[in-house]
Order: sequence, then C-alpha cells, then structure tokens
Amino acid sequence: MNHLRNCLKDIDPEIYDAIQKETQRETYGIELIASENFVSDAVLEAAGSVMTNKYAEGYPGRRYYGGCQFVDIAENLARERAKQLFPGAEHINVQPHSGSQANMAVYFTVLKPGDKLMGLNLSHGGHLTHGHPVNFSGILYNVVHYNVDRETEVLNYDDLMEQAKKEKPKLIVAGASAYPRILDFKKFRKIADEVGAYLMADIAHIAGLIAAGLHPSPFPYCDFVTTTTHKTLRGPRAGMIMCKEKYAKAIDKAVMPGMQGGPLMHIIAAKAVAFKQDLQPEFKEYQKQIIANAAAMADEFRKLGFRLVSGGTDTHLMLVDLRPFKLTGKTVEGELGKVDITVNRNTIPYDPEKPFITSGIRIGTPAITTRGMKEDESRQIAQLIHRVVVNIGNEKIYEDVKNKVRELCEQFPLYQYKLKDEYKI
Ligand code: DSN
Repeated sequence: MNHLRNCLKDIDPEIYDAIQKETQRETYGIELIASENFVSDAVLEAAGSVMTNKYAEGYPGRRYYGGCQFVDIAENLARERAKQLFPGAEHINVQPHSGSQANMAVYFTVLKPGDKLMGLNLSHGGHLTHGHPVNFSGILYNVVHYNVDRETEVLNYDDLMEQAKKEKPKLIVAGASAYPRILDFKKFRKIADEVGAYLMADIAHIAGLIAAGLHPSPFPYCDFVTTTTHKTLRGPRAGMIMCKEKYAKAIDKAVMPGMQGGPLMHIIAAKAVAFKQDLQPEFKEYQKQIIANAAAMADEFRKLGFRLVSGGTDTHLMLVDLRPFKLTGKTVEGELGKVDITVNRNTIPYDPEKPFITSGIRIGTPAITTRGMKEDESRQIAQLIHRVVVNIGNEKIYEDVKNKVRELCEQFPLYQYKLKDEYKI
C-alpha cells in the first residue's frame, strides 16, 4: 500500500512479528474453520486505510460530525452494493461491528427484557446470541430453545410448530453456526405466523450461498435478516442487518444511538469493496465450488469410516462425529494443529461430552476454496485428517502429513508476497 511507510517493524517489532507469524500460519496451513475465510488484497487495503480515523455517528447525509463527505461515499456504496447482492432486502444497515451486534440490534428493536425468544440450542448448532444463558440474549430474555431431531439430526418443523404453539415466543430466530443442512425459511414463516411471532434469520454462515442463489433465500419470509460479512461473503470481520422497510427507522435507531456510537468507517469501506467483488460472476462459481468441495470431503470422510451429523452436508460445512474412533473433538483439534490443519472442536447434537471437550469437529470449505482447492484436494485433506486420527501421537506420521500439508499449500499459494523473507519457511 503506497500510502503506508512500512514502519511497523521499527515502531513495534513485537506486533510486526506476531502479524508476520500469523501470515506464515495462514500461508502454510490448511484452514478448515467453517466461519473463516481470506479477504482479498483490496478488502485488506480498505480495512487498513485512513478511514479508521473518522468519527461518523449518524447515517450518510445525517451525521453528528463534520468532514464525513468521503466516508459517506463508502457507506452509501456499501449499502447500494449490499442491496444488489440481496435484492429481497428492503432496508440495509451496514454499521453493526459484528454479527452479535447485528442480532442485538434486532432484539432491541422488537423485544423488551423478559420477552420470549426462541432459538436453536448452541449445542445443536445454534449461536451464543440465540439465547445461550451466559450471553446477553440469555440473560435479558426469556429463552426457549429448539433442538434438532434425535434420529435424523435435522430440524423437524412439525415439532417446532408444536413447541412454538406451546411457548408463544415473541421472536423466532432461524439460523445456525453449525448446521450442515438447508434451512427452510418458508416453514419458519408459517410457524411464526401461527403464533404471531417476529421472524429473524441469522444467515452469518450461509450469506454467500444465499447471495449466489445456492441456498433458499430468507426473503421475503423474514422480518429481519442478520449476517456477518467475513464468512462466505469473504469481506472484513463485521456485521450487517437487512429488514423490511417498515422496521428501517427502528433498526437504524437501535444500532445508533441504541447500541453503538461511531461506526467503523474503514471496515464499512472494506465491506463495500467485498460486496463489489461478490457481485462479479466469479463469486457464484466460487460459492458452487465451496459446496462441491464440502460434498467431496464429506463423501471421503464417510468412506474412511467417520460418521457425519445428519449423514452429510448441503452447505459449506459438516460436523464430524469422532466417536467411531473413540476420540474427542478436543484431542483431534489439538493433534491436527500439530500438522498445520486448523479445525474447531464442536458439540454434536445430544453430545455426551462437555462443550469444552466435545465429540466432534466442525469443518468448512470456504477458506480452502478461496485458495483455489477443488474436489480432489478436498478428498486429500480428508485422507490427511484420517491419517492423523488413526495414528494419534505418531510423530513420524505427523511429519509426513505436515509435509503433505505444506506441499498442498505451496500448490495453492496465499499471501506469499506479504511474507517477508525471514519468515519464509
Ligand atoms: N463464532 C462463529 C462461528 O465460528 O461460527 C459464529 O459467529
């Protein structure tokens, strides 16, 4: 970036070193965390720009600070492009700092403390902000959780209807962070209508698939749709709210001044850049490849003797049950880390293990697909994971797997030019 003087190394060598080592980790490792991705250079440039300096409380054209004429351009572009990406959205607010805050703003708009919220249990694939007792959502609201079916491990919409009729929630949250199957927003709407509830979709994980038309759209069924921008959308780490026009004013007020002060204008600029890239025809091909890679990897896992929650995946992620190998998520996460494969441990539905241990790992393909990997590499990765799983503690095998990981990463390079010579390995 030519407006920067590359002075970090001199001013703060410790942070410089940590950033280079993170670059090294991303460059030479296989990233399978389903909620992560790698942003483009253009997104990174906007996120690291001088727009970080600007206060802009308010909205474009109606700010509480002077000098907002250029950040207004960024926010207007982010909103317009998001609208093109999600044409069903009547109103968009691009200011939430994160997905959690996007959810918070919706809750603040329609719920009062003590009101009833119905969301998917965290241990069945939901999210902390869907009512977990240690999260603000569980503390402020009267939460009822729904679960996946014990046999099929997918949502049973008839059961959900019965539960909603009994509980009469004011808001139903349709969304997940570890659910490998399609969400049926139309059925959620029917349930919400039956009990007079608001319906919010949290599409943080699947936003890219939806934008590409590869997952059923939550529009027009949902009153509110929240998302993060850094997962399948491949933008900066942040959030966004989409809603029906009739809630526009209330949502904007809930975000600012209700919940946030100054928006992060450098991140909003980076969102605009990401959305521009998401509107290109290649983005749809990218999303298709994410799904194809997940399907190939899931198929390979099954052949290798793993059990997949719900039997497989329709999306970018899968939940791998490790009990057939008598291993826990914690162990496998740690051992895969030793060979530079990054995953996260995850509870599986009705998990007998504690959430810190878990019986499963969650695996997603957005990041390896960004590197250009395809079905063949996805199958190879499943085989590498299997080799570790059946050879726990075997240093020789680990060394071999680590070399193979390195070879794969070199075939599909990432960030080489950002890695300074002394950090190349
Ligand atoms: N924590 C994120 C995830 O990993 O899925 C969800 O926001």
